[in-house]
Amino acid sequence: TNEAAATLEGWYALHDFRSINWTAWKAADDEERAGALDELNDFMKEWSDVEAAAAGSSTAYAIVGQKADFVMMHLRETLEDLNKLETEFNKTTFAKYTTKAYSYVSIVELSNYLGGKDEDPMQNPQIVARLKPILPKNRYICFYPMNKKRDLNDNWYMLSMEERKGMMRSHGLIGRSYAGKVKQIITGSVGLDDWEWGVTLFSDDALQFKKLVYEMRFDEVSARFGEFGSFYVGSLLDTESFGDMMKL
Ligand code: 76R
Repeated sequence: TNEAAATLEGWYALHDFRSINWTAWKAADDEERAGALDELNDFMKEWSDVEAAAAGSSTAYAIVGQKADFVMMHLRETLEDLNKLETEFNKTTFAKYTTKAYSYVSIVELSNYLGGKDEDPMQNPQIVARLKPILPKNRYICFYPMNKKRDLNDNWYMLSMEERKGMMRSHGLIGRSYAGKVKQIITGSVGLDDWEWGVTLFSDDALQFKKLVYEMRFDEVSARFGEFGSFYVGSLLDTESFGDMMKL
């Protein structure tokens, strides 16, 4: 029997990480820089229209450390929408002053490990809101990709549904103890990108990322089966703080 967990999918996600080419930015003249920032503003202003139309959500964060300088996170109905956005950004004058640092393609995912059996989840407005979430405006973001292990002794995909459910219950309980402190969006990426899931966390207190991720490391599903990629952490950018960041 196929014991794959049933999953519900919502919006497709693109995490688009860029770095700033400060040498080129400094070499540009004032008029060129002002024009580039105007185009960036216009690009970001379209995001609120998309949200108002319930067709997706986007946000931007400055990334701390050398892996990237900022990330634009987009949720949209289709891969084409994401592709269009990426291309639209690449065509802006501002993009000339950036280089590509990393990207991640995935889709908002909820699995049924803890779900009720009888109800039709798509009739539940709370579930629909989690599948198509308006991205929060928290001060901090934390993103990392992860897998569940497929080793001889520790193979998540060979466990029975019952065993996985038991572990996911414990995982969910730890997660719930951070309610109000950390918001998480799990995006599935099997068949879409290099890892199996993307984990995006939002909080007004970056220390809560460390507390939550550390506590989960002791929980069986993470301790035995979790494999993690690079972590990206940063702080919220709106058009104004983006402009401040680019000021010379
Ligand atoms: O969706 C739900 O609220 C039900 C419970 C739940 C599921 C099914 C849940 C709750 N998660 C689920 C699935 Mn999670 N989660 C992670 C990480 O760093 C690590 O060790 C792991 C990265 C964090 C920090 C986190 C947080 N979760 C998943 C899955 C898919 C598993 C599968 O299908 O096999 C992954 C990869 C994953 C990873 N999780 C929660 C949280 C938090 C904070 C919660 C509580 C949510 C809430 O109740 O509001």
